[in-house]
Amino acid sequence: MGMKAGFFWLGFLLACILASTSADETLNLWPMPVSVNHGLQTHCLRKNFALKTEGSKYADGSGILKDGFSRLLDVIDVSRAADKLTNFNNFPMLLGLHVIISSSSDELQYGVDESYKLSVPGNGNPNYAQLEAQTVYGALHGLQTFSQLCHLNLETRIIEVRPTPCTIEDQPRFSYRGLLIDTSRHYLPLRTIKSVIDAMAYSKLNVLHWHIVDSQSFPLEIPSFPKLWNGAYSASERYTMVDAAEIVRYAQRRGINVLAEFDVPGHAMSWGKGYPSLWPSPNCSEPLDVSNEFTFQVINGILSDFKRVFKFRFVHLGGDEVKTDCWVTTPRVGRWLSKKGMNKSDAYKYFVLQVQKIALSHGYEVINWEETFNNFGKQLSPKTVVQNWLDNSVPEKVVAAGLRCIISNQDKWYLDHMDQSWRDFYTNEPLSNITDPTQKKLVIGGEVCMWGEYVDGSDIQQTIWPRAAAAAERLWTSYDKLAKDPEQVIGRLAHFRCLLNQRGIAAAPLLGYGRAVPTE
Ligand code: CP6
Repeated sequence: MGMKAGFFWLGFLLACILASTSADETLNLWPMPVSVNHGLQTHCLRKNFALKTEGSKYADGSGILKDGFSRLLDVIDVSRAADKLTNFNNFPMLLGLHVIISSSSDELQYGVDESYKLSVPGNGNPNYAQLEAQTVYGALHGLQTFSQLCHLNLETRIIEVRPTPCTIEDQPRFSYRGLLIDTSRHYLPLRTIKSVIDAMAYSKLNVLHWHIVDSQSFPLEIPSFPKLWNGAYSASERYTMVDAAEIVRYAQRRGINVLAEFDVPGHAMSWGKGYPSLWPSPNCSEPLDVSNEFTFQVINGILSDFKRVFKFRFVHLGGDEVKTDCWVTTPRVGRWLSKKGMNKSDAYKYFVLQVQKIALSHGYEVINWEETFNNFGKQLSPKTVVQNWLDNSVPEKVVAAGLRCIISNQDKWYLDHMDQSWRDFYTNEPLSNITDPTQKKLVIGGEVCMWGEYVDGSDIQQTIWPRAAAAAERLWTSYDKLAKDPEQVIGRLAHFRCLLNQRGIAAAPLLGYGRAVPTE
């Protein structure tokens, strides 16, 4: 047997071994797309790999696609690739990516079409990879998937694309795929928030739930009531409205909506630093004073300022963990209650419904924590989305009542709980216990929560990742494609974790100490 034939048979044997392994092992994509068909070849990418947009209805006046493409070149390390490919590689070469987008609008809103279709051709022509999407935001997801097919080989300095040829059709299972950050318990620098947004884009999460203010601090500028941010930790631990707009824009250009939250009437003590009359009394300072019209004027001012910057359809009004004792024990508030014929629970309902009304009048739909539903049920606005966290039997009740629901159960999806491993995050099924198809549709998605009591800019990323990415696959990938046994995805998730590291995201090892505690 001649040399050539020997190589042929060796190559054939290798191909057989590769082909016989399950497709998932050669496909290190996270989250896994809905459908992938692929061969077992490798392409290479030329250094001046280009973006082509002929035939696209989308004009990219805002540069969202152009910037997304340039970030793609950045994360796949094109600058480190060899200028000229030497001839010891026989890989077919990709000249560029042809992106065709059918919608001319780049409005980012809840429910925007995020689907895409990505294909890398076989050996011959065309030698452009092709990405089709309804919207630029679907195309951005396609760019993320494409980036995960690219590997810089540091020996040859070739950017290898594999496995090829391939055709990927993809779309999210849920429209709402959230991550909560909390800038009240610890201030987070803008650069940290942006870096969290980058990692969200890598894992196809699409809602940054910004729990901006709480009892501990009020870091955001509110032009209508400029003393509110007297409640910030310090003059430098603050966000101007311009900063907030910059975060919203940064996120939007990556296909991510920002859900702004102020949590009322509990969790709001810091408001009274600047406006003490928001407190029932100086020594009984929570919840916000329900009896004072000024309280609702402030909330109205905040919402009108929000409306200029936070363009997401939803605003989050909190409503959780309300301890109403101060309302009863403060004589002035107590007198108001008896004049109105309200007990403390009526007053809690009055507060929540009043604030919902104000938010609706500003054109927002509202999200509230589950206690509001547990207490007031269908008396809430029908536009309410209930965010579950406490009781795992609540989602089925919410959707049975015809309201929408977001799943964030604290026993599986709370990132501040260090004993919850990536397996808990991966296996948490939002639709368990819900069988009726119309009711299933009311679960709009889920959210992992990074409460800020015990993390700050120094360690937030390694606390969030890779566990949030495990949940991201649960929320993105269609149910029948999800692994029933999390052990089947450990290698692929470990690979994604390394990818985050390579891209400068401090994601912790899957078996790290302190976070993502191993169960072995
Ligand atoms: N802050 C606010 C919190 C929590 C909630 N709301 C919280 C409660 C219990 C746990 C974790 C977080 N820190 N505003 C509840 C939604 Cl275990």
